[in-house]
Amino acid sequence: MTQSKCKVLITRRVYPEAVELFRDRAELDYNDSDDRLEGAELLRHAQGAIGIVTPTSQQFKSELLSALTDLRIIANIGVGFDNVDVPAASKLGILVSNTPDVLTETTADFAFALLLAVSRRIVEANRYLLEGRWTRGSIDFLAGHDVHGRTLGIFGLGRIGASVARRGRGFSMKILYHDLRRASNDLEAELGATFVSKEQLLRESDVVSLHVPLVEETRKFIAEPEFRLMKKTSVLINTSRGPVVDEQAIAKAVQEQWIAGAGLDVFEQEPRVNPALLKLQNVVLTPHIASSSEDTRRQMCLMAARNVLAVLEGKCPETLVNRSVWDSAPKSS
Ligand code: 8YV
Repeated sequence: MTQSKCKVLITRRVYPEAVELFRDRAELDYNDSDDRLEGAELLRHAQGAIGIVTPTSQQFKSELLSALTDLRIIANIGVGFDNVDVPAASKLGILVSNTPDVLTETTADFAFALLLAVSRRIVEANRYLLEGRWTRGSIDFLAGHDVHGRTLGIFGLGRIGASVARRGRGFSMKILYHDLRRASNDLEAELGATFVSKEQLLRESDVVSLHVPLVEETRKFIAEPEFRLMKKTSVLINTSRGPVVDEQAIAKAVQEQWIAGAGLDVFEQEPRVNPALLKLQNVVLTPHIASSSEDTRRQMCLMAARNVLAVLEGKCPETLVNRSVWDSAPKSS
C-alpha cells in the first residue's frame, strides 16, 4: 500500500466514483470544473504531482513535461493520446496510459448513428419540420441514400473500426478497409472485410469512416485529392481526430457536391468549428461526444484513475501506451 500520500492532479471534472478511488490514498488536487487548466495555472497545479488524470483535450507538450520532475504517469481519459508528447514523456521516464476497449462499442454506435443520420438526411429533415416548412411532400422529398447493400470503407481496422464494420454487416453492407497492416485472416473472415488500397477504398465506398489515430502520417489524410476520388453520392464520417481531415477541403467537397455529405464529431481546433461547415445543410456536426454515454464515460474515468493508483502502489498500470518505460524503470521492492 501507499507509504505516504502522493499528490495526484485531476485536471477537469470527472465522474465522482473516480475521485472516490483516491480517498485516503492520495493528496488530491481536483479541478472540479469543466474549465481547462491553461499555461501557468496548469503548471502550478501539476507541480509535485506523481500522477495526472486528464481528458484528452488537455495538452502536455515536452516543455511542460520537463518541468514536472515528480511526475510518473499521465492517465488520459480517452483512447487517443495525441495530446501528450509521448516520445518526450518516455525520455523523461513518464508513463502514459489511455482507456481502450471500454469505449469501443459506444464510439462505434455513434459513428454508425452519424452514418445513418447523414445518409438518410435525418437532421436536415428534423430541421425542415421544426422550421415549419413541411406543407406538402414530393416524390424525391428529402430523398437520401440507402445504407443497406452499400459499400462501407473503413480506414483503420482497429478495435473501433472493426466494431463499425460489424454494424455495417448487420445492415448488409459490403466492407472494404485500408490500414497500415493487413488484419488477420480470422478478423477479415469474421467481418467479411476486403483489404484494398487507399485509392480503391475512396473510389468504391458509399460511406468512408475514419478510425485512425492522429500521427504525423495521418494529418490531413483526407484532403482535396482524396475528396475528388470519392463518389458524388458518398458520405464521410469522422469520429477519430479532426486534423485527420482537411476541414476547409470537406467544406468545399460538400458545398461543391463532390460528395453527398459528412458526419463529423471531431474538428481541427476544438472547440472551434470552421464557419464554412456551419453553413452546409447536409452535414451533421457534433461536439466530440462519440464516447459519451454515461456508462462509458464513467468507465473511462475509473480506468484512468486505476492506472494512477497502480503507479502509487508500485504496480504496472493496465493500459500503458509506452510500456517500455515501465519495463526499463528500476522497481522498488
Ligand atoms: C473523448 C476521445 O471525448 O477516446 C478518445 O480518444 O477522443 C474521446 O473518447 C475524450 O478522450 C474525453 O477525454
